[in-house]
Amino acid sequence: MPTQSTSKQLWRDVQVFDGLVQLSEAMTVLVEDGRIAGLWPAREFNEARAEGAACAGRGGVLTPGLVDCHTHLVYAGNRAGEFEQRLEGVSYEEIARAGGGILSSVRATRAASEDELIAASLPRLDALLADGVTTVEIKSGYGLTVADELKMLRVARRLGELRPVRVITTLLGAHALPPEYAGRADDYVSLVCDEMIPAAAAEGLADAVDVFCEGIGFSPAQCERIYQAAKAHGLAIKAHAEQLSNLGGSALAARYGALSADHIEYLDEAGVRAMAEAGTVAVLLPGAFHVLRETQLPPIELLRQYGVPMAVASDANPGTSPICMPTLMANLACTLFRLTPREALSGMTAQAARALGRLDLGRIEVGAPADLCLWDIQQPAELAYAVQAGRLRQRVFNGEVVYAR
Ligand code: DI6
Ligand code: FE
Repeated sequence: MPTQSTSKQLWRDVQVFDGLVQLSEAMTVLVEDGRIAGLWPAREFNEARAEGAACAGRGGVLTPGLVDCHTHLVYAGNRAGEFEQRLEGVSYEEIARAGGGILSSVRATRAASEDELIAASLPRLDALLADGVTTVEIKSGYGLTVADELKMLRVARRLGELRPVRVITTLLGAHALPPEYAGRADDYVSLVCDEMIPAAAAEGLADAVDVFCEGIGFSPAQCERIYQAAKAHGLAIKAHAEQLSNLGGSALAARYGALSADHIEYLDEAGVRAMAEAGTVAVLLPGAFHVLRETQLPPIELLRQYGVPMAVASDANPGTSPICMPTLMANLACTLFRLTPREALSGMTAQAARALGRLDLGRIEVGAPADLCLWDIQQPAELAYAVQAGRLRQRVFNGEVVYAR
């Protein structure tokens, strides 16, 4: 892997999408000591500023490194068999209630060692990186014991040491009720609140806590207990909510100051209003919508009206979105949810970073960490328009060109 570590580097004549908008003319971008140090229209650029700088790239489209703000990247096994069952008409919920679905991945993940999970997850991480990701959120949720949830989070952190990428971790102990707690959901919630969250916080293994608020997941009252425990340990809050039905999980999460509510196909206007008031980001997951062949669309127009920021993520997971290609998600966000290409790209950069509480990431602006992608395309919108691997010319992480071709 070619790398370049000159402390001062220039990208010349690039079309810039800054995380929010496409800048109107070709730009020159200066990176110094890992951060964006300057950004000028190319024709106004004063060469004196470039003293000692190496030209790292010329032409093409420069975007912030992509931020995949919702993934379940760490797991063992796969669920291709269930995919076939669903195509024959069995629903996701039926499979879950019969002990398959998430619990089938739980069995495989519990049986796997940390090293086995690393080996299973690295190819998926590499696929994300090859498509421009520089920050990835990784959830636990296939362990469902204290030891197995911590194992997953440790694997997630190790992945971030094995590759040049920022890994943000989320404890999703409340993903499904493990079989040994059948009929005792409140006791399991106590385990999450009294043991998992404190242990993950004490070891610094989790940046946030997530829940699956759903009929086949956990009730709003149970999720609220988990949010109280998360807050008590200083952890941020997220929700899988309104994916299959409307239980008011997004409004609950918003009341607790959640960074994001994710999926939200069944979100109603009251929920949208609550999210707007709390500044909670709507994370759209078109991969799961596509794979489950959903028909209930998230309330995009209401989200726009109320000014709720919209992020887009892969939800990469073995059940509902076995897809590790963020630029395909941009395409699906446009074709299925009718986002504009600009909204989709912002959803995978600036807004995705916001959904992780990282306002410093996902932007090309002076002072920000230089996590960048240089693409062999003419216009940013092409990233959402065409589905095509191999358009990434360079991936820059902390100012270093960590991938180039
Ligand atoms: N909703 C999802 O789409 C993922 N988790 C969740 O709560 C799916 C996880 C899986 O099916 O393995
Ligand atoms: Fe998910």
